Amino acid sequence: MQHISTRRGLLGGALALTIALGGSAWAQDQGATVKAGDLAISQAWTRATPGGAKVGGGYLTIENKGKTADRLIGGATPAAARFEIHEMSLSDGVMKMHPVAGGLTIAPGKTVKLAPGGYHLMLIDLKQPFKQGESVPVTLRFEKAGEVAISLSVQGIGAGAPGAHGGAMMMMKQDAAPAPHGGTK
Ligand SMILES: [Cu+2]
Repeated sequence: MQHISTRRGLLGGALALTIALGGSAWAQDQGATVKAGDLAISQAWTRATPGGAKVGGGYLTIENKGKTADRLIGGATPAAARFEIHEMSLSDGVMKMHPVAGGLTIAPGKTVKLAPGGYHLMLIDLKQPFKQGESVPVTLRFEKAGEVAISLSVQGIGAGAPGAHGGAMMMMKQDAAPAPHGGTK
């Protein structure tokens, strides 16, 4: 009898944990899509930064509905001194990030996702920490679509990408990524 109730307690705890992780913070205003010419930009977000962090990542989805390629060539934000577009790549078994040479091409009819572990915006020398629930204004500069104002919705420090279901999967992804911006501790 006592044995059974203990097991139940454990199961209940595991279930609650799964829901907490899997549900994450994505109930917020993630639906906003910004249109600029043939481009549609959605799911723009960043992570809250711990107090002393000097850099933050920016993540978003860019869809090109047009017939010609465009390119993300730069941007700016009042929240940081510098703005770069980065990619991650494996060199000597270690994931490293570096600026994307020549900008990030968005081919016609394609969707490019900037996400943890891959392409991302790199905001360097933050003026103040990013706090969950706030939003960070960013101006993206495209070769053809020109300047596009968006805002990054600040998620929790450990937040995974939107649509990444299941706590275990999210945690595995984060272990595999080399704490990209010092923001995971
Ligand atoms: Cu980076």
